[in-house]
Amino acid sequence: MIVIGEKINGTRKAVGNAIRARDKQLIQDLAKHQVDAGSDFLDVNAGTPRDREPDDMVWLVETIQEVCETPLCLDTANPKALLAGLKQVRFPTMVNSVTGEKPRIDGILPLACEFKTNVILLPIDDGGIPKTSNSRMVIIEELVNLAKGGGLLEEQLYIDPLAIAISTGTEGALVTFDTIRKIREMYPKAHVTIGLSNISFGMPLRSIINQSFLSMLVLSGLDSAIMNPNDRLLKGTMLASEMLVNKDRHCQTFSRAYRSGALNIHEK
Ligand code: THG
Repeated sequence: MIVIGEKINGTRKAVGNAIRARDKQLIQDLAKHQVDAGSDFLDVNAGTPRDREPDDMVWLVETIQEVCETPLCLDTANPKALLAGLKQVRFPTMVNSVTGEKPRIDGILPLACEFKTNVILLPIDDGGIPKTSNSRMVIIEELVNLAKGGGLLEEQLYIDPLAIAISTGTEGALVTFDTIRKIREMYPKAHVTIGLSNISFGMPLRSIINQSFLSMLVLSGLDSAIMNPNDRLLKGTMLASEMLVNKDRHCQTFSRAYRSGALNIHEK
């Protein structure tokens, strides 16, 4: 599983405050903590007003790169903030994200192609998020064709089927599983990622919901997630799920993680 640590997100209260106060320590601690827990990428979402976002993105990228060499996943809809961030990154990057909306196709996708980054593709268009997997696939096909036309390889594409809070409609997760199966069939070399914790917004016992969702997503073909890497139960579920779908030869990764103490839920 390609883990994208979710925590450096300005819409989370403590992080938003740290960005405004230029509190390096809090951001660097979050970065290190997520890297120690095995993150392959760190999501960087300033979540600030449009005019401040480029400066905030640059400050976040510089602050994080002072303490770790982990690739970053620049999470913004603002081309100015994205370009400012891309100019600072020293390691391979992911752009999060391109949707079927014209400003993102015109403003975000060309930057991903120019900097030859990995890129997340989201099935959203001017009508919002389509309700069915077939209508999500129509947008995904358009975006994959545009990205390939811009010179990106299928391996650089991270397709996100979209996870919507289960509290807003209990039919939503089934559409997500269905979309993943269709992505896997059409684009075997692409990655499939998701904003995992979205599913449990507004619900109690979020970790249990995130865990159940993750195991079903892995069975459907998910191979990456924007998630909380510091939740040990979630990490155990992730490794167990991959083992159960024959993605962990000789149960080696699960056993090693257990022996290293990384799954020990009684320690912090
Ligand atoms: N797709 C893509 N990018 C995305 C999203 C997506 N970026 C933003 C968001 N959705 C994913 N990031 C988060 C970050 C934090 C939380 C949810 C989504 C969140 N965190 C809880 C908290 O901060 O308290 C903890 C969650 C937990 O219980 O572990 O809610 O969909 N491409």
